[in-house]
Order: sequence, then structure tokens, then C-alpha cells
Amino acid sequence: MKILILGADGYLGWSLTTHLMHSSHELLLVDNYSKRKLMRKLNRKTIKNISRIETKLPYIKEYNKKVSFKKTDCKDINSLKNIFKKFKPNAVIHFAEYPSAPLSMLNDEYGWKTFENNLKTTFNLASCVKNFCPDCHIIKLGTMGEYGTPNIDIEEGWLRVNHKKRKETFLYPRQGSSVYHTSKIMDTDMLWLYTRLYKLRTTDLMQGPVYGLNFNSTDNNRLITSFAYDDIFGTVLNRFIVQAVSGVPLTVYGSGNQIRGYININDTLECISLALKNKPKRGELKIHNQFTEQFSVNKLANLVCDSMKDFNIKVKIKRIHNPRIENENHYYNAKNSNLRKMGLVPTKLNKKIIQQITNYIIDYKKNIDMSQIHPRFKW
Ligand code: USQ
Repeated sequence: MKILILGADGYLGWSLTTHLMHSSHELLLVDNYSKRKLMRKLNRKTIKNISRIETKLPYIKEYNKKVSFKKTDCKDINSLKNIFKKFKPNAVIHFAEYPSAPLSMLNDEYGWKTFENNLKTTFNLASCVKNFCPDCHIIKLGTMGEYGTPNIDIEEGWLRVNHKKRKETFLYPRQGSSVYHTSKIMDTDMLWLYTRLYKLRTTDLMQGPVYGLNFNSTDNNRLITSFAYDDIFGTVLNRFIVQAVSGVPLTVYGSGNQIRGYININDTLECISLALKNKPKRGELKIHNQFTEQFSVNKLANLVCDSMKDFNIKVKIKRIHNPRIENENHYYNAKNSNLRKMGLVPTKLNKKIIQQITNYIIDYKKNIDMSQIHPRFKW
């Protein structure tokens, strides 16, 4: 297949590149390095300095010669059109979105930038597929946070409603808790509109917070993906491991009873490969809930404490005032059987996995910037 990866420089985009380099697919990587720019502007750094795609491409080509890169902003419709006209992808994977809830709630400027980027890139993508490659399979990274924390079970994307003796199936109701999550709700709506009007093929992967590194697709440190642990871009388990290694108490927000569906990054890559193999029919939007296990923040914090005993690291947990507006005590029961039915064998979070990530972090301990750990903004 010819696969276009939009947002190939990010935590997930680059990991997917290393995963797919082992295949015979032809890959075109696209990125405008906007996340690097954002992190620089906000004084946030990843644990290790990661080279740009141009520098790493020769190492990728040692595995697969049919990989190329184009520095492009997906908000620029003309550039994206040219890519679609020339490359004519069979599948496109869309990571070219601002990924952070805290970023989107920092102030109006970043809230609007999140909306603008996420809606524009998704709209341009839908328009290019419609006009140049209507048979192309769109795989969009959605988020479990679109559903929020409703007081009923969360289905996989759709809800069948019986109303006054008539039945209809709708997108499952969505109620995000940040501008970021709301931008993802809106881009889902937009893709669904184009999918039904123009008979596109679309898969939406509703992902929970991800943890870990792309250890399964590369043992080569030059090809490891970026690892954020700061208060804006770092996800909770990755942050807790860095906090434990640096000897500061784990920053549990509020009561710590918030429950989410989590996934190991290596499973994320498997899920995308499964989605690639299971293309929807024309006019179909497939939605899969992409997480493997549900945990409360407290449960994650305790698991990290337990895992650090073998390193002789004593970890403290500190419940701090929650900088976010979110439900802390809520019902949570989300379905996630679609991807397992397609063949996903979930990786269960355990001490060994936390210790593998910890070993990597210990190697870069000297790079940890303590000013990035405590949340500096609230909403
Ligand atoms: N949390 C803490 N302490 C911390 C950081 C987070 O207690 O130091 C808590 C948060 O309050 C939240 C939970 O951990 O209840 C998860 O937070 P997170 O920062 O790991 O995840 P979130 O902001 O929800 O966003 C992340 C990704 C986003 C993705 C989303 C999936 O940044 O791109 O869409 O996970 S989901 O959460 O299902 O919406």
C-alpha cells in the first residue's frame, strides 16, 4: 500500500513510522514540526533531544527504501492537494493535530490555535480525499475523551436510540472536558459528514492516554520516539515514571479517582496496523475504542510506587489541587471489544513494563528539568 502519515514527527507518528518500516508499504511522511515549535515557545522539553526526520531518514531506509518525507503544513490546502495528486495514497493516517488538553486551556490564543489547527487539517484532509482519492482509507486518531465520563456505559462510537416507537443509530453522545477534546468531537462530525455525503472510507480510533516507548519496533536508540513528561504534553503514566526517577512525589490531581482507558504505545501501533487491514466499505465510518485497560490515577500511582521498589527508589504520592475541571468521582465502563475481535492481543500494564520505561528514563536522568513537573496552569 501507499500510506501517507500526517504528523509523522510526533510521539505516535514517529512510532508508527518505525513500526511500518518493517513492512513493504510505501510511506510518505508529512510534518511541519509545529509541535517542536510549540514546545520551544512554552519552554517544554522532551527527555531526550530527538533528531528531525531528515536526519533519521537514512536509518529508516536501511529497513525500507520506499520511505520519503515532505515538510508541509496540512493547514495549507494547496500543498496538501499536491501531495494527494502526486502520491495517490491508499491510506492516510491523520496525527496532524494539536494533542493536548492543557495546551488548549492555557488561554484563548492556544484554545483558538487548537481549534484552528485541528479543524483545518481535518477539513483539508477530507476535501483532498474526496477530490483526488475517494477510495483512500482515512484513519483518524480520535480520543476516548470525546465521550467524557457519562453515567452510562460507553459504546464503541454508536448508540441505538428507540424514540416513540421508532429507531435510529447516532454517533454516541459526546461531551468533552476541554477545548482540545471538543475540537476532536467537531472533526469527527466533519469526517462523518464527508463520509456519508461522498462515500469515503473512514476509521476513527478513539484512543485513551498512551504510555511507553516504541521498544517493540526498534532497538535502535536513534529511532526511539519523543517522550514528554511536562505538565502540558506529557501523559500521566509517563509523567509519574519521570517524577519517581527524579525523587519528587507523584502529582496525583485531586482525589485521583478519575478513571480512563489506557493503552501501551506498542498496542497503539498494532491497532493502527489492524485498522489498515480492515478497511471500511464506501460510506462507512468505523469507530473503535482504542484502549486496553481501565485505571484510576490512584491505581497508576500505586503501580509506579510498587515498581520502583526493585530500583530502591522510594516514591511518595502527593494529592495536589486538581488544575483541571473534571469529574473526579464518576461511573466509567467503556466497551473495547472491536480491536480485540480484529486480533489485538492487549499488553497488560505490569511492573516489568514500568521498569523497562524506567531504565530508559534513568539513562537520561541528567536531562530532567524539574521546572516542568508541577502543573503551572489551571482552568
Ligand atoms: N493526571 C494526574 N496527574 C498528572 C497528570 C494527569 O492526576 O500529573 C490525571 C488527569 O487529571 C486525568 C488523567 O490523569 O484525569 C489523564 O490525564 P493525561 O494528561 O494523561 O491525559 P489527557 O489530558 O486526558 O490527554 C491525553 C493525551 C490526548 C489524548 C487523551 C486520551 O494528551 O492526546 O487524546 O489522553 S483521553 O484522556 O482518553 O481523552
